[in-house]
Amino acid sequence: MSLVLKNVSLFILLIINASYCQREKKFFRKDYHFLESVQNFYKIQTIPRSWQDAKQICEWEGSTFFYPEDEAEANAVLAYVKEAQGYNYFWIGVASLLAKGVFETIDGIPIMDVYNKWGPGEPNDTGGVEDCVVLMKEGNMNDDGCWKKQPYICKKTLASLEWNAACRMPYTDYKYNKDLGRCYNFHLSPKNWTEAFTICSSELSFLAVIESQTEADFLKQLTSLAPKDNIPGNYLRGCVHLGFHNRNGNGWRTIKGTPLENSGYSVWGGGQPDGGDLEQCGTMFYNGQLNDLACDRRCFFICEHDDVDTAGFDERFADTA
Ligand SMILES: [Ca+2]
Ligand SMILES: [Ca+2]
Ligand SMILES: [Ca+2]
Repeated sequence: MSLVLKNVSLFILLIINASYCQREKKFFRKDYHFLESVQNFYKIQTIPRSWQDAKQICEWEGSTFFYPEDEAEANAVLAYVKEAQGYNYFWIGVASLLAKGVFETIDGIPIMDVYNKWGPGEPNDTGGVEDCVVLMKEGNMNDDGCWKKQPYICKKTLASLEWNAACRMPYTDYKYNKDLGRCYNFHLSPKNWTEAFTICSSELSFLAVIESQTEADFLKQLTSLAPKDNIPGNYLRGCVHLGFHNRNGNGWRTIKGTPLENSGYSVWGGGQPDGGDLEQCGTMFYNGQLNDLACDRRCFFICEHDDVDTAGFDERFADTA
């Protein structure tokens, strides 16, 4: 077996092993609560969102938009919500977006096959605009307008939990860099700058901030190795969103608040920044040099994670060298 293949297989084995151990520990993220009776993690999302945004945020956190599979799960989650927040109702991952009145779960299961206790007279499709479903504290469901902002819950099953031991996080796409002592994820799904920022936060990380020439060289290398050449779609090729901006119009700063010129790396591409008020978000050309870009342009992006467990790391990887 080639060294590369051997390294890859060993990496996969480490993930499988670490994931198994992590399931024993029953820990996903600090903001997710494990409910013993149903053996899943739940997070009550307290910032109200539209139904679609709620679904998206759960996905970005590596979980799914909660709906009760059965009465036991409905009761367990309702009891937890009552104790923790006392909401009268919240969105669940059930809607009739494909065909009016045909309710199904986010993963396409007909409502008849999961928990489906409607409130009296519901679903009533008031005004012909109620296609998304809330769960009331008494355990009844009601159809409501999808655009309304409500609290919601994300769910992670214990069986789906994976663990990245080197990066001390549940996201296995992050790669540890020994020289920098931190982890990075090159995202191959192009987003605008603000979405990229949000996605990195959703992964307990931040839009990468270059703080040395070494880090710049590494991000350039990470970019050149990323299998990005055949990704279809309407986005700007040649740029990668990073964690710096001039959104207030009073100078380029990293998302940590440091002026760019004091950040440890501020090598602009030729003629950049050149966009003035029209280009207030920070990106990197594939060659590692910086570029200002309109915040709504979609690009690849890199997230950085710096809560890294290095103890015993060398040992575990010693035999792959
Ligand atoms: Ca209704
Ligand atoms: Ca950094
Ligand atoms: Ca520019």
